[in-house]
Amino acid sequence: MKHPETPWWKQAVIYQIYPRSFCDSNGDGIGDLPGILSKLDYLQTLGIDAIWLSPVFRSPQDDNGYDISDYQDIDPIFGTLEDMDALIREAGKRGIRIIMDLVLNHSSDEHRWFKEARKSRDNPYHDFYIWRDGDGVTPPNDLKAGFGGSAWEWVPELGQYYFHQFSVKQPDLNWDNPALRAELYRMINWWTDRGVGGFRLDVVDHLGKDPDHGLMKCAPTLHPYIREMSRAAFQRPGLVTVGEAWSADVEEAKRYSNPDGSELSMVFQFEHMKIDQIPGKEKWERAPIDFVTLKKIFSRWQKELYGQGWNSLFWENHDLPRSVSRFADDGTYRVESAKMLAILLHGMQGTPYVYQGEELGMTNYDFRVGECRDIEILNMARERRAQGYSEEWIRDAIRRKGRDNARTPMQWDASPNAGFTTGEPWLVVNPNYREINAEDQVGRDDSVFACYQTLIRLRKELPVLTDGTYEPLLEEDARIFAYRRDDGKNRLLVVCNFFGESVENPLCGEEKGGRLLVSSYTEAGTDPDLLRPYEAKMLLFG
Ligand code: TEU
Ligand code: CA
Repeated sequence: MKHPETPWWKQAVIYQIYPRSFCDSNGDGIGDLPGILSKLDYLQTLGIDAIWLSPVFRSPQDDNGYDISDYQDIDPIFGTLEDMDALIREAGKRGIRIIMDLVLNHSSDEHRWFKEARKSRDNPYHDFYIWRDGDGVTPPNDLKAGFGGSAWEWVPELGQYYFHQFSVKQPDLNWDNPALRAELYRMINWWTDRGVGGFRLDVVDHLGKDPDHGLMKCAPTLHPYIREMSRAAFQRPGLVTVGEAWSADVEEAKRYSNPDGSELSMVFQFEHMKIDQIPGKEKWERAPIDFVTLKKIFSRWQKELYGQGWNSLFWENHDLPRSVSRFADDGTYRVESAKMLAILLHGMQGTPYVYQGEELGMTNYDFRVGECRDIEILNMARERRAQGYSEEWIRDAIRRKGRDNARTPMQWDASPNAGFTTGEPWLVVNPNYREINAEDQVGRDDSVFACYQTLIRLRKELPVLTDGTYEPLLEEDARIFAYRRDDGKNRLLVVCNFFGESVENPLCGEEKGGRLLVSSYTEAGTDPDLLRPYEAKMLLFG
């Protein structure tokens, strides 16, 4: 039952593909577009509405494609523009839209614009980037780059530094230059004309910045730029836009996802992901997860954004460790706890995202440093070693927080290399692929995959999931995550034991008369007053 006035993406589930690690069609060890094409039936079986494709544009791959050297071409490791057209077309036949990943904060230093820009100060492209005069000894200020070192890189031929928030090979684009902005909008429209269904905007909060005043993001120019971009390129029928914003709080989110459509469709914010981070410190310093705080974060977003914006719902992406390893149990109760996380999240309001392999309950991998490929990990290991940190500490940090955890190849079946490639995979395959793989799970009704299938189907069947109000229950309870949704017609009750021990269920009375829609266990429990380890249920009333 669809409300005619509800945009499609409010009732949709989006699946994120990290192309490098999804499926390799030609044996070079790197996933590619024909590989994705060959798995569209799998995605249709799962039931998703759109694919967010991490960048496949031409790129030297310094940051696995988040360093783009040509926004209007496909990198040869992934395929060709024709492959992209075929993917858009074939996905479309299955009702699946393609969302491209736009990295507009920076380009690659191998982009034609940057090559021109560094030729001379009066080159027409010079002002496409951010330059400051200097002496080659002292950078303009002490801003640090995301992947280590100063944010300023010296170019002796010009007597200038350029600004880069990420690696030295990712120079920041100068959004204060209208000619640059016009070029980007033209490029975006070119992709929309080609048939893509939307865009994910990488680090959208960084587009407006003021490095001279220490501002890497959220400068006063930010929202005017987003609104300009929206008018120039986003306000086209059916197009979805998602802004990645680590810095967004609820108030900021209301601006990014203003229901009047003046900016973006939705925000992709990380407050719940900062739960095991120490404020002001690097992500590698670990804070214990405070469960009650985690619940409060989710509930605050659910309540305060209601009717005033739109949020993304996610546990994972290509920058985050695997959720079952981070928040639940990747051992004994892997299946139950993966389902619990899914049920907990998919009962909420917002657009759910499933990151490749999450629907199988894929886990972190115990990396040796030498097996890692991620620039962020490699730079951290180098810096920390120089600072005297032990190998043990470094390895532990990677094990818990490293981005490569999410990037191990997709586990398709129990054949060598998990069926991901016939060659040498670019990143190690998690050896647990023999037990955890798609072939084993698809069609088996007790699998994590089946649970995701059910949740995705429910999102389309039950308007209360899209529109219902949210009421947190047992807010101070240290073990149970529970809430109610209500749209005036139907009520949903979601009850989750977030931990590995059985617990008394104070809501068992409330459950009476409800129809069980989905649960993390296939068999009913013997004691109705008890929630088993990681037991989660979603019940429908009315
Ligand atoms: O990530 C945004 C970002 O801020 C990351 O640096 C994030 O803090 C880090 O990955 C956490 O470990 C986006 C992309 O998702 C990421 O893959 C890119 O590396 C980054 O932008 C630069 O484009
Ligand atoms: Ca390949």
